[in-house]
Amino acid sequence: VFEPHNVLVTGGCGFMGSNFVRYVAREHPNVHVTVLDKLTYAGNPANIAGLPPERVELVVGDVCDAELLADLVPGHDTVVHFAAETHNDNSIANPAPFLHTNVDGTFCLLEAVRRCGARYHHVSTDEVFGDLALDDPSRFTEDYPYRPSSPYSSSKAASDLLVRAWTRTYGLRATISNCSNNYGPYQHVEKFIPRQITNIIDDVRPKLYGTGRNVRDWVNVEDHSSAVWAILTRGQVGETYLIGADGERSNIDVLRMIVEAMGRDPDDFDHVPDRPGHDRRYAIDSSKLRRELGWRPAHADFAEGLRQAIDWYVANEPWWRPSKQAAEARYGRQGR
Ligand code: NAD
Ligand code: TDX
Repeated sequence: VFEPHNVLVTGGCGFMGSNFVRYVAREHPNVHVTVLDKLTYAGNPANIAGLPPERVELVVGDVCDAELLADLVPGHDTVVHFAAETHNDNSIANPAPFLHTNVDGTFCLLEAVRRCGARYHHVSTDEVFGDLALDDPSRFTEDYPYRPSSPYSSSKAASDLLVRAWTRTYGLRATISNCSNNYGPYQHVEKFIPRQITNIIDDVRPKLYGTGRNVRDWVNVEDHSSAVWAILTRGQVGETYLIGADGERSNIDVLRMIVEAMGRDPDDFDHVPDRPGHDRRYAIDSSKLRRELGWRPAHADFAEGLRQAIDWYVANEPWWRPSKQAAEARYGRQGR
């Protein structure tokens, strides 16, 4: 069992990184967390506001800044790397920041970690495996081949491969996790579930890409945080673990659940042009994580989690309102 004391969390002001920071502050009060975040359009310091300042500190900076990393990383025994450009649609419109942050940023971080020997955990996605056919009964496992489809997922695949190479060649003490779609509070309004909830609040019809038959495997972000902690403290260095909660659902089913839970007619949404290269289906087999580390999702009831997410967006309009117009303007330029 590895006991982290001083943890550097990159991207800790984003959706999943901030959930992890709040999780650690709540569950492991003996641990100090430094958040390194560039505060891009997706990062918001409000996501970690109110945590004890003696235990959670924010450093505003870029994971591509090698000089900053050379200063900052050595004070930490652990680095958990969440920072990334994360939205597929943005990566299709403009891939450059994805290559910069996801590939070059991971490279810079690995170099800094290699020099000081900290334990490293790499947060990644199931999208590195590409997609499954809708009628294919198989699910992704740790040894599934990499076959990413989008600029986003190929940049994440590249970053995973760097971690593997640094582990083998330099003996970096690293683990990797690949997780399916997360949902929950503090998720940016550009993502599917928050976009539709906030559209309905604004009396705008939700937007479904293509037929809506594409399948995503939903995980509550709280369960992602507990899984990352389990892998970090009890996982085997050099190993990859897939995180998932058996939450496969088609987009049209999820959208109908949202629309109905918000008291609208189940067909009250628009079909919009499909995303280019749109992955059909993701499905995670998380039995390695469950078997080896005894991890279980505590929030696997998707309908209940979705209701809580809806309530959160209804109650926290001041949090999302400032980003809504710009996100919809980006969609407008892409015809979606
Ligand atoms: P997010 O977009 O909500 O947050 C990303 C954070 O990273 C923001 O706070 C942003 O300011 C910060 N950031 C961006 N570029 C940076 C840079 N150059 N230097 C420092 N900070 C920078 O992302 P998220 O949805 O919370 O995803 C977090 C991680 O989890 C990513 O690595 C993503 O690939 C992975 N992931 C996400 C999902 C999902 O469903 N959202 C699923 C699996 C894996
Ligand atoms: O308005 C929409 N309508 C719609 O039908 C949006 C925004 C999305 N969609 C569809 C596209 C996808 O099939 O919903 C599904 C989910 O879309 P996103 O929220 O954009 O997620 P996805 O592309 O699946 O990627 C997410 O999961 C894996 C995260 O954004 C990634 O960071 C993560 O790696």
